[in-house]
Amino acid sequence: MKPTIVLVGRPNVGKSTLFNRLTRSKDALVADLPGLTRDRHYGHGRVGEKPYLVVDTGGFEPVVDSGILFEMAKQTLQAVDEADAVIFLVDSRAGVTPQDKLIAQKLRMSGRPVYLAVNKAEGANRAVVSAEFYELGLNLEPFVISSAHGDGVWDLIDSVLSDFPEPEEEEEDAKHPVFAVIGRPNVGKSTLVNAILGEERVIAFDQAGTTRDSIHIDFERNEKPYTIIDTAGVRRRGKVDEAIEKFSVIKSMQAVEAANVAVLVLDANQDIADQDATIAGFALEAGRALVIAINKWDVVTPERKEQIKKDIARKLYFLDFAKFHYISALKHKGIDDLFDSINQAYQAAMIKMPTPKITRVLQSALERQQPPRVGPIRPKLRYAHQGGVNPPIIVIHGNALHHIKDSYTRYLVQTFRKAFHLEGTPLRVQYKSTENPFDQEGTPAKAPTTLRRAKLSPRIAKKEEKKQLKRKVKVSAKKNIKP
Ligand SMILES: Nc1nc2c(ncn2[C@@H]2O[C@H](COP(=O)(O)OP(=O)(O)OP(=O)(O)O)[C@@H](O)[C@H]2O)c(=O)[nH]1
Ligand SMILES: [Mg+2]
Repeated sequence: MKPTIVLVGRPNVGKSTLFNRLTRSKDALVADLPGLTRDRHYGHGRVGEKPYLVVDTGGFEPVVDSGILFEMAKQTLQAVDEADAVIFLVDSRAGVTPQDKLIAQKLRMSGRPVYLAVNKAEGANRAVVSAEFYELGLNLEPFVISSAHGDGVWDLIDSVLSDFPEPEEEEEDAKHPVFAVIGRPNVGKSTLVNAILGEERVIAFDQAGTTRDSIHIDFERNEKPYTIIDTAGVRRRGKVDEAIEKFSVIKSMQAVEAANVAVLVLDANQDIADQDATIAGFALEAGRALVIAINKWDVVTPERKEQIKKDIARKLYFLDFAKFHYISALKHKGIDDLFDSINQAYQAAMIKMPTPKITRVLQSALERQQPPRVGPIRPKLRYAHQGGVNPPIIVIHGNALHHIKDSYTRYLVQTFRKAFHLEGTPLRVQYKSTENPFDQEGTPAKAPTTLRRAKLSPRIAKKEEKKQLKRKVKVSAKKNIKP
């Protein structure tokens, strides 16, 4: 499971700057879809083989930013509670403030693993800037960093991640569909889970599921095993009690990460909310297969039906790969069809595509339409193979591929999707350029400094970082670390 790292600190200490750095990954694959507003508080990152989730709590709620009344916002406390690790940012230039002390106190009480990061410390002496923060009584060795320049950031994230195991490959046989039921409170998630399980044989309840507060249930349907992750988390057999459910984006994120397929439940009586789009966008970014269930269809008027369909077309248009089902969990209507789509989405997400066929599809796509030239350069796509599942990834090799426009990538995605009948799952196309000495603009040959360094062992990385720091004092700061 991916660890969730939550960034906390008083306003203006640099949380968002750090967040951007931690989520700006070299292989950010999701082309920005026009109109898909991403919630820039929740993001993915990766160092080497280790992926993680990051949450920026800045601006979660308006805060009283001065005086003794200052308290950490409720949402922030909830995020801390749901975190696997917390990075507490303070400002080296401002020194220890009363707010820092209050936050430190809350964090001590939370019992979560905390990392103290002394920010805005570019070019400063580590020992000197960190000294006064021992006063916070966290009993921690502070990490001295500069979010803006990148100094010390990878050392910090390396330490945070070293407490979590490398992601393990599941055994081929052990694989069966795991799907997460997500959505806002009271849309009917637990009713749906009950409807699905109602007729099926429940093998085990796993109360202590890996996802905090979510319940993992193994069951069989048509003699095939499944695991369902119920994020409502307050389910008792035969009893539906969603009233006390509280919504948590983090919980939803963690469930989506742990699943192969996300089932997003919407209430037909309510308009699509920002939170719905946020979770849907998150599932897309995570590359998860997705099925949408519009629930409570039994109690909506014909006018409302038209209205909600329009609302969906407008606000969730970026889910064009997903199937939409209009269901009644309470009346057990549409459950079978929904289940068919879950299965289909799972199959599509786990598909194995033979290399010759991928290459053939690529060739015919190229025959129909070449990527447009950029000045004198025409990107050359040579061959392709599959680079992963859930989501399926197609890796294309060639020259000058970084000149390919998003619109052409979308054309390729559509072509592959059609050729392999992929419904219900995002599909990704990745490019691997071979360097061409005649390509004047050239492929960016070197990975940016930070990313290269992130793959070194912590000890070597530290040395490397010191060198870098020395160099940087002399050279202009701007040149550094720009993944
Ligand atoms: N010199 C320097 N400035 C920084 C650094 N990190 C952030 N800043 C600056 O500090 C200011 C605040 O940074 P943000 O990242 O917006 O701070 P924040 O904690 O997200 O603020 P809120 O969301 O309002 O709580 C910006 O002007 C940043 O450019 C750093 O490492 N060094
Ligand atoms: Mg911020």
